[in-house]
Amino acid sequence: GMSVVPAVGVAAADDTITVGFSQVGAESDWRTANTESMKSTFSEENGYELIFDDAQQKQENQLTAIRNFIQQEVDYILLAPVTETGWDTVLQEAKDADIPVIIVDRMVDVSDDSLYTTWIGTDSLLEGRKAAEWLNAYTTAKGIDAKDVNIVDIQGTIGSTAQIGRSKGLEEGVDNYGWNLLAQQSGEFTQAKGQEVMESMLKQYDNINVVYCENDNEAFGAIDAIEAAGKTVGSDIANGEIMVMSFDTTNAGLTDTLAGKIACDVECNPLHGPRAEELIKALEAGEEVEKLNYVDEEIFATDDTVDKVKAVNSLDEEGEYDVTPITQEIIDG
Ligand code: GYE
Repeated sequence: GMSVVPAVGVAAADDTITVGFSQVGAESDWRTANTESMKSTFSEENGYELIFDDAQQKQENQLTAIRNFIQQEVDYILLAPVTETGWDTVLQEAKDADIPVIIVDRMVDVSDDSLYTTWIGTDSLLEGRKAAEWLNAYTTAKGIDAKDVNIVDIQGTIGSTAQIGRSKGLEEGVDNYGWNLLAQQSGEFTQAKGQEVMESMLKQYDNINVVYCENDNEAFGAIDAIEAAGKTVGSDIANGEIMVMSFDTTNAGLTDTLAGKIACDVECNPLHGPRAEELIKALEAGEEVEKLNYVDEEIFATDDTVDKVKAVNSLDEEGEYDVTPITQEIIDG
């Protein structure tokens, strides 16, 4: 009769894991560091084939990229989503194709959590709350009345997790402490838009003393606009300085923090490559992974309430950033 040949499984040509990564864009220093981390982790020498797509901050480009990844039958899809909503359909398509999706950085808001496998990123609401708590601690220590604190908020990309959380953290602080929130407008997480928004806000309001920038690149733009208007950035708001607050702790951001131009910079760690790889390795081994994986973060400030050398040292100990020459000078004393 017929002999039955057992299906022994065709040995793969190699063990290469194919990963499609849909990246938001290249809007900020943070994003560039994130892209580098992903590219260096999912490299050929580490056993991966990476298909990288830069969506230029447009969701429609991300949808196209994901559909291409599905067509190319990648092993994993990595998605850094521009905004939280609008992913249900395409993630269902990935699920139907049995391709695990790992969400990186910002979150997705989907009706069914099984549409993605796992998420790795930072807690943007906690970041916003830390910033607000720091502002309260600082102004209280300086004896500045809450009703004299006049804030403008240069928001991130509207609808992104980083914007939603950071704006909310500030709004809660306004509710809790009674500061004046003069205006909120998006700077799209870019330096150019941050500068443009700050210029128009300075024309509209003559009493701004705190600028809450939702990332470092917006802060760089805001600082340029403030200085071009002949005003001084710094934490001495009782004496006419305009305080700049920020998020990301990029090298340039920390340099400005150490120089006193950014009063407070809340860490947001971009180095998700190794973390995403750890999740893929666990999945490859058939292990269960947590649905939500938060990265711990710190806050950095250079005023007389925080020891900057200590802050810089703890940054250095983690070894997660290249220190700038200025930072190194301070570490070395
Ligand atoms: O803060 C900003 C970037 O989503 C946390 O996106 C990220 C943010 C980051 O453009 O610089």
